Amino acid sequence: PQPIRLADYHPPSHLVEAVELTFRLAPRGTRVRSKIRFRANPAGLENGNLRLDGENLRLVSCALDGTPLTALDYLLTPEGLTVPAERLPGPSFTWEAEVEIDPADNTALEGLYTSGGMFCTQCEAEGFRKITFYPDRPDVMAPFTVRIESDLPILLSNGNPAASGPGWAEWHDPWPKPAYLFALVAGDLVAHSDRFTTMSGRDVALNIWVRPGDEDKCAYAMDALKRSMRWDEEVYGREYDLDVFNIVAVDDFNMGAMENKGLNIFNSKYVLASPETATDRDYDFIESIVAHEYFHNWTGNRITCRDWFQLCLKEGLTVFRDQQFSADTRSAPVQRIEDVLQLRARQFREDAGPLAHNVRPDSYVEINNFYTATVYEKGAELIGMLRRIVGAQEYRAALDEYFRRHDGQACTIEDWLAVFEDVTGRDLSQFKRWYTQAGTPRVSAEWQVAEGRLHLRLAQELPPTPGQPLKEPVVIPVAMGLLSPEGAELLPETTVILDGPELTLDFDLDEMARRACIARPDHVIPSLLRGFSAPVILDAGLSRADRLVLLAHDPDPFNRWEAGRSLMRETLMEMLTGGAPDPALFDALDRLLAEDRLDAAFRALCLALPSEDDMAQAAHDAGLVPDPTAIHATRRAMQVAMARALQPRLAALYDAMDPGPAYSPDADQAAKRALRNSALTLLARIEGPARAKAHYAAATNMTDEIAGFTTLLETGDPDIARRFHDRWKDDRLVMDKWFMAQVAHAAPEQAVAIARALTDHPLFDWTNPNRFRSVIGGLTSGNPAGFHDPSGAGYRFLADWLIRLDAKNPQTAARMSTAFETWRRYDADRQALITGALDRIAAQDGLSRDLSEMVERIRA
Ligand code: BAL
Ligand code: ZN
Repeated sequence: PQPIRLADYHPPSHLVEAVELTFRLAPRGTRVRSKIRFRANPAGLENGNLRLDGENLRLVSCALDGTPLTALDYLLTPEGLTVPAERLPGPSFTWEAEVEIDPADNTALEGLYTSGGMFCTQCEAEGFRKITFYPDRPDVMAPFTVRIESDLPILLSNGNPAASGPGWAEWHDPWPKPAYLFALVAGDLVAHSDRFTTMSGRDVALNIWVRPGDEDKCAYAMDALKRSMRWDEEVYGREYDLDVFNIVAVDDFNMGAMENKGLNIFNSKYVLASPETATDRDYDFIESIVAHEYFHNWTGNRITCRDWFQLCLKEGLTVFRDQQFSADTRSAPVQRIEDVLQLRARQFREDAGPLAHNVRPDSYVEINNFYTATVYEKGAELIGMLRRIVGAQEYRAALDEYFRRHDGQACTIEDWLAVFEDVTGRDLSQFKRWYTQAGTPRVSAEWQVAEGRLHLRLAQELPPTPGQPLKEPVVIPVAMGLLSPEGAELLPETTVILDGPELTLDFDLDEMARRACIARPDHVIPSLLRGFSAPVILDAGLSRADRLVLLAHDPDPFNRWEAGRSLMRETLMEMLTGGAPDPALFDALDRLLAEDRLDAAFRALCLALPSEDDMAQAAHDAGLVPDPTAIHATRRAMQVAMARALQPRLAALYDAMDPGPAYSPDADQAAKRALRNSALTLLARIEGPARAKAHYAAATNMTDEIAGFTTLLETGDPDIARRFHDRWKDDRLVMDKWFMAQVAHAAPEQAVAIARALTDHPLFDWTNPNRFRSVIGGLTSGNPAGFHDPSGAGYRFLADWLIRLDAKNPQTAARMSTAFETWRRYDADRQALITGALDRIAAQDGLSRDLSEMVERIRA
């Protein structure tokens, strides 16, 4: 297929004034009748033909202004239907059609499909064209009226309920929306209900719809929803705009959740929670995803994207908003560290390989392949930088203007930046490069102290990425401070802007020392990129001693953590080449762990090692060829060394951090469990399984239970998998954890065999995306040394399953193929095995557009 290019955008030839849809639901043979009022778009550059997208639709009949059309009146292809301009009745007309579709056969989970006896939809990005003929593009916005006919008791669509009777219901959504925000749900569902009064007094009915039996697992999602609604009013002045807000939990879902107007549809994993079945991490995800989807109501729905190249306009901004919400709700430094861990693990990895692309891509073959960490997470970083550059007040003023100016419109990144330029009077043309250049900039720092002055030089470099050999400098806000060797703060935090190839700064040490009331220091330690003020790779040029000072004293918690992280990574790299850990690092960690005034979650993060994938990338960056087996063994050796060095402290923390039996998912308790379970895992490396056995037996919540379970899997309790299975075999979401843990915590040389055996388990339903990801993702992400087994068995296993899944669910297959994106890091044998696996996939007949694009880009 030909790529679609941003440069080829043209406005639609016709706009839609109103849509009426009637669904007569049946698993096979659902009838969809549409009545769509069109008018010619004066700005449309097209030829005036009426172009409707439509895929896998059986056209029963169609008419224009009531006159039936025959096959001679239109051109029907597998992609859609075109009525030539000369057959149209005039500039305004009504299109009516009846089509038939088979939701039960829709295993791709795009469009209308069935899941566990219910009907549901997923239309973003291009699923609506599998429901009926329509201009399925985000710049066509219209109010929708929907009638659903079915024997199922609960019938839902977007907007407000209009009328209902036995076997039918009607919904009206007054807010013009693109088709990708359409949703329909029908099923035997029960609601967890509540109400919310908005800031202007609108009474909103809130419902979370789930399968009977799950209604007691919705309280946390409901609480998160109400807090999100209040937060968006208080922080952004955004109020909800319908009389009802419905959320539905669905077991078979490709994404995490979907922000359909007034009817969010969620992967049940991100709604259902009870202390016994969900971990603290699950609760965390539920809170942030509920918030994310709710925040889309303004950033995405009221103001949407002109075309799919602008995806970051809604996703980057909405991720940034959900991160702000989580930071306000929980600990801001911990949230920032976790966001950066994710960014590095997923987005930096993407940027460093063949799939690197702009935050706003220039072209795509399949848009589903661009719901990426770059669009989402790096997109959010750009908003954070913008806010830092213009300041919180001007940011808020710009957002107010954005909502005022563009409400009801489908917009571009140019529209977004123009608002900031108009409100703040700044020229953001250089800042825009962040959207149009791929790759992670590298910033390096050099400095010297001479004659009472500090000279600091910052430089930026932008490595080439596929199709972009040369790049222009970007605008990099560098938040910084300066510390004395004793840890005294010499400079209150300030932000400097590095917007050229380099920047030289000069500081008067006498003056700084006077202000800090200390003698002039003969050495200064820059603390750069505080709070991770830009998504760059920083070479801070700090000695080990300097980093130990930052680890002990940096007033910026992010950089405190970062100093420890960098020391850990360096230690691991030295151990990889035969070195031994520096006891000074363990002493510093011991002191940090003892700081009771520090958030326990922060301490747990400081105790965590860089992942095996981080180490592989670090080795590659250092010019080495990473050996996944050696990396795994080194990480283990480091854990043993840490456990030995920190044993008394870890044992004391294990006792002290017990939050008691009354479970709450709040940040305080979750932090204690995180630190306690980190101590448990490390101690098991030197103590054996006794503590973990007791921990598992005593667990009263899933966070502790899974910590005990995974520790016992690693320390070799032969019966633990069976016991866990027998306890939880009837709980779908807990069983996903069971499948994943066994693969992720297997010894690398056994991981593929265990994964393969699990795919024969009667509960392994590979058409369920969560279950597929548990086992296949458990290997590719959870057990890198197993996946990269030198035999190539992991690569063959993944390729076999991608080929099989692609025939049913191309979107999830394509997403899982990113496990191969790092292939160029590895040795020639592994490279040959991976490219062999990719070539085998590429050679399959009938491969989807999704997977073939991914394989081609990864292989390039
Ligand atoms: N719009 C797709 C799901 C999400 O980002 O919220
Ligand atoms: Zn989103």
